[in-house]
Amino acid sequence: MAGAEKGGINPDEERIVALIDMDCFYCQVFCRKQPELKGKPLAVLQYSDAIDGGSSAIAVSYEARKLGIKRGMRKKDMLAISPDVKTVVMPHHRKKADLTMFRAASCEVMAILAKHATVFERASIDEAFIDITANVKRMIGLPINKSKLHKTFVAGYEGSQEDQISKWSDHVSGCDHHSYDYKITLAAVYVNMIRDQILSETQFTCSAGIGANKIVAKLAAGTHKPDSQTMIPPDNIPALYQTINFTKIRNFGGKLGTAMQQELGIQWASELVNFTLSDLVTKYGDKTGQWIFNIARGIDHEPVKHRALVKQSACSKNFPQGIKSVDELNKWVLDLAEELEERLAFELADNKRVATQFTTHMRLGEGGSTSTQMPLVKCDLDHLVASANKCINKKLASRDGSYNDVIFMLSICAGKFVPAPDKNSIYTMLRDKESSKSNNKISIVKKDPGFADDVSERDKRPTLSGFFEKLKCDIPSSSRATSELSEPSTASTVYPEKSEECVKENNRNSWNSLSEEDTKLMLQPVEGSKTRCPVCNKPVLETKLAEHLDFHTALTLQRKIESELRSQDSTSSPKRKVPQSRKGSKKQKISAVQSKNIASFFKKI
Ligand code: DCP
Repeated sequence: MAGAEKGGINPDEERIVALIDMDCFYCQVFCRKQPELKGKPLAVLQYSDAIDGGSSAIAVSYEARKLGIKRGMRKKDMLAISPDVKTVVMPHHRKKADLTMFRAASCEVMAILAKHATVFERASIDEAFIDITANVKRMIGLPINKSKLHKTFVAGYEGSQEDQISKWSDHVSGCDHHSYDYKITLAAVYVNMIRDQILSETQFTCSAGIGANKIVAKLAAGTHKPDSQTMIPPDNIPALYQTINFTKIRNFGGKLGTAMQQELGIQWASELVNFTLSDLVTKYGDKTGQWIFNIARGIDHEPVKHRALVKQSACSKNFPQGIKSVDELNKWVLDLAEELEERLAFELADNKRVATQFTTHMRLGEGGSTSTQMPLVKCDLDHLVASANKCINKKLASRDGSYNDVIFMLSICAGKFVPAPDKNSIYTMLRDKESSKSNNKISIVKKDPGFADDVSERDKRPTLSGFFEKLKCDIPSSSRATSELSEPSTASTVYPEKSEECVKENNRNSWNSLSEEDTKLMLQPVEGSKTRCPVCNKPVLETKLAEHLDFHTALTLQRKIESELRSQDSTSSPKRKVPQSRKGSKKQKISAVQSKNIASFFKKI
């Protein structure tokens, strides 16, 4: 154990993190819709039998798992194991799995989590990290009742759940309220309360891991499923590691894990501690070596970042046989773009944000996996199609216009969301002006006999673009009419700590009852997360990005106006005689430039 950070606890930066992971999520969503499926062995199939000649399971209920049914099994193989297995098929739209129902269910859960954690990071459709350090701090002094630790396990302990909690409670009753073990127990009570609330409000069960950081919380969460939670006291990390294959640790699953398996010859997480820092740095470089060294000791500094919404919206399609023609490619580009446009319309309507970056990922026959990124000017269908085409052509089109590879997977993705700029913002106006210039210029993926070179026909079809145009966002507009251009502040809001009244001092170290009221601790606003400005690359609060972009636009405009005035000034022929009264002094000229600066521009608007 590294002295100052024994068991993953940095004394200066003590944290309590939980990972909440929904149990067999898609199965639960189906069961809520069709209650007759509840409690049955169930598998969610990707396709109906009619499509793609039989299908495999993408989610399997715990009742089915007990029978030996696993994700990835084909329907006929599952039925061979047990004819009682029920199957349901994913809903489809445009010949692709339609995740709408699951995304909506996920939002219900995430909304509950966001209410109860100081910092909340959505990690996937059914997983989120929460940093509950501040919530637990406010609970210090509260008594803990064993009954509030139902369905709670202690990593590193053996025996039944009741035995584990009994042994743990004996230990914690001797700990003072500054000890991490006492605090992690409060955290377990708190997370149990959140899980109960998720169940009562959504009917979904979930599991959780509670520990000092994201790595150990995630590992603990997987140890007791479903409908259970596991806390990992720092001193028990070595015991947990003895039971965990090291490739289960986040980031060790891919190429790095494979390389480590070969080079270090290890299997269990507990074996990582056998390598010195210099061994690891020599093999994997400074950064990765140090990171592995820390992980071996349960140390992970990565913060839970505030991210309540998805980072990006992606639509993808696999083509097991490869895309065979330009027609087929054009059709799929259009279909994926339509789906993405719908999703982005919801992002604008529900979350008042727009994507500013577009990425295309492809899996090719010879070229392997490749991705291309570009700024996204507007989130409407035409711009999405045009952006996809640009990316695809950049990677695939050879000089003679033919394609030099086969596409086996195509994914288009919009990300780098920023708050939707105010309708009247200068940024929006210029962006719209720019985008109207590019309208009607969108070419299909590749010229092909029988294909028009533009989207004029498609333009006639109703799209969601009108929705984007009409939708009014009530994001407050930034104050712009300022004659002295100063960059908007990027400082984050500081929220006051909760009052000490919330901390109950009585019954220290006792295992008396903890009321629901006690556990329903105060919610508090979360600090905003930052992003990088695409213009100056400075870190900016996401909520301030629109305002910050306005600042850049305003600066550019001001420079343009000044330069126009200067050139007017210089082109006014020096030979021409200008009446003295109209020439003006240098001071007057400067003030003329100033008077036509961005402030007066905004005033006109
Ligand atoms: N999913 C999918 N394709 C995959 C893996 C998962 O479509 N290859 C979907 C179905 C799952 C959901 O994502 O229900 C969440 O995935 P998880 O890996 O979290 O698995 P489950 O929630 O199904 O089960 P568990 O209880 O083991 O977490």
